[in-house]
Amino acid sequence: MLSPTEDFVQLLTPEGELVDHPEYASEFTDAELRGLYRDLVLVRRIDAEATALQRQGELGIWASLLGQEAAQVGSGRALGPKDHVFPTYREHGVAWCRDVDPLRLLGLFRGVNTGGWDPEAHKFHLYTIVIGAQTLHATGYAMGIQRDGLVGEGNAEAVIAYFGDGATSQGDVNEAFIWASSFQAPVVFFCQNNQWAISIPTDKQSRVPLYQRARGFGFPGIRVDGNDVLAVHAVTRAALDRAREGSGPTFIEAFTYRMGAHTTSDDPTRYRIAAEVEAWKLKDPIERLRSFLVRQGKADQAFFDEIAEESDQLAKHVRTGCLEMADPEPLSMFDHVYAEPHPPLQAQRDSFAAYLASFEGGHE
Ligand SMILES: Cc1ncc(C[n+]2csc(CCOP(=O)(O)OP(=O)(O)O)c2C)c(N)n1
Repeated sequence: MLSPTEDFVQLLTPEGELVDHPEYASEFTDAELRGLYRDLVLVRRIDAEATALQRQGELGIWASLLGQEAAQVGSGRALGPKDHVFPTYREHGVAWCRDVDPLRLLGLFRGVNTGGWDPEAHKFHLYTIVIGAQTLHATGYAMGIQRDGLVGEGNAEAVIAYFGDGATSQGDVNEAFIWASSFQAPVVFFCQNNQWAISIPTDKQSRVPLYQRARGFGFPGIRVDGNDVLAVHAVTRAALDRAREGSGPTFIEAFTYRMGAHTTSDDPTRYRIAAEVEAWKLKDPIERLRSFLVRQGKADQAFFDEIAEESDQLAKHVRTGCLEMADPEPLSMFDHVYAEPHPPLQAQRDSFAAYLASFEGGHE
């Protein structure tokens, strides 16, 4: 088996030094680099606040992105305004890049809505809990774009599907690869290999590095340092360009690490050792960009203070907004299940309404 860093695109080392790569380069203005730093910090703060809110009983569950900020912000900022995103349930950083208010995400995890945002308005589809299913949705959508003549010169659009290392073991994902390859669909498969599918490590799931699997399906696979926001951006942008020009799918394996628990219902100390987590701390995506900005004199203390202040304000917005969310009417859960009237569902609704009415001061 290859070592993780062999055949691995990296532009910024964990120490914050730029490295040359024959194919990919970091092409950012200083203001853009500071913008990426701001995104990373704010996204981490949203995540920390949501985790705290769950611990205080305000959210039913939360899937933390801690450690995966660069994979999400790097790829999210590489998207064009017309590109469509099909996420799993941990893509809060990509949602941020698509201008989805974090409160919309929290509503879903608080259970006050069943989706939360308009997928069309943000070109960011709803979270998917069924592992890997969205890769098929993304491929179908990409084939639609292709048939609408939106690939190639001019008006081109692309699609990106996010999923984890565990998802690559699912039938749906492998079917999506075959369809995308056969039809040269304009889709990028973005796998965040955070090393664990709940308690199953990646090397138990695949005998070869994940990115090498793509070759068997007939399209390129690339492994990128998923904690290096610059490399992730460069690799994703190239893959999206490739999709838009009609050259078909690309598989990106962003090699990263889930620093926290799988969700707030999980206890990772039961299946992974502390030394592993400590080793990954040294590769922190935010620290390496901060070191780079400081060393190169691209950001001063005033800038970092400003981001810290903005981060506090955002945390307040998230907390206050979450606590103010109104509980939905219990019977509203029967709305929008089917487009047309549906007798068995109506019967369930009636029965639940009668149950609610049986309480003193009942609902109906
Ligand atoms: C079809 C399906 N099977 C099983 C599950 C239960 N499940 C939830 S998360 C998960 C592991 C996913 O791991 P990975 O794809 O690596 O994503 P990560 O959560 O690490 O980002 C599983 C098996 C599910 N949600 N859907």
